Amino acid sequence: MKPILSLVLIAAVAAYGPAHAQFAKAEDAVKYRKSALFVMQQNFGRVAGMAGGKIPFDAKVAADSAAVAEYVSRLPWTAFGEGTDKGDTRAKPEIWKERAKFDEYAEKMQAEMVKLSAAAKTGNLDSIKAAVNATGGSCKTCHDAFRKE
Ligand code: ASC
Repeated sequence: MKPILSLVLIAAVAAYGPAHAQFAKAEDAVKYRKSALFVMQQNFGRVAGMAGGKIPFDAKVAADSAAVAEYVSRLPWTAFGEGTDKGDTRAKPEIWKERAKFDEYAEKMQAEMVKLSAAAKTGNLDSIKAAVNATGGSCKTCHDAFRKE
């Protein structure tokens, strides 16, 4: 193989190689995505609690929490690589059979998180409530299809 071609291949594998290649073990990928989803849920749940009147509304805390949830919403997806369907996970095998649908739901949720974070920055509780409902709906759509009870 020509050296230039090997370099191109190495770069391609580094950039687009199997998603699980960045994890030493499938077990680590499962732990990583569950950790990210947990951090996201804790932050989203705080904002949702304020929107639902269960937690006193604090605009700064809501904006900070929504911003963290938005950022963290980008993280779980690289950890759903091939071979990570086993172990301590509620992920359904359908994720790896209906990948386009799974990706679509994941992207929809991220888009809703962006809107939620924007709403939280305005400090307007009605906008936050609407965005919380839309975001929560996008969590549920994916869970109904792809998460074991
Ligand atoms: C949460 C959480 C979810 C979603 C979902 C919304 O806080 O843990 O899975 O919101 O319940 O319907």
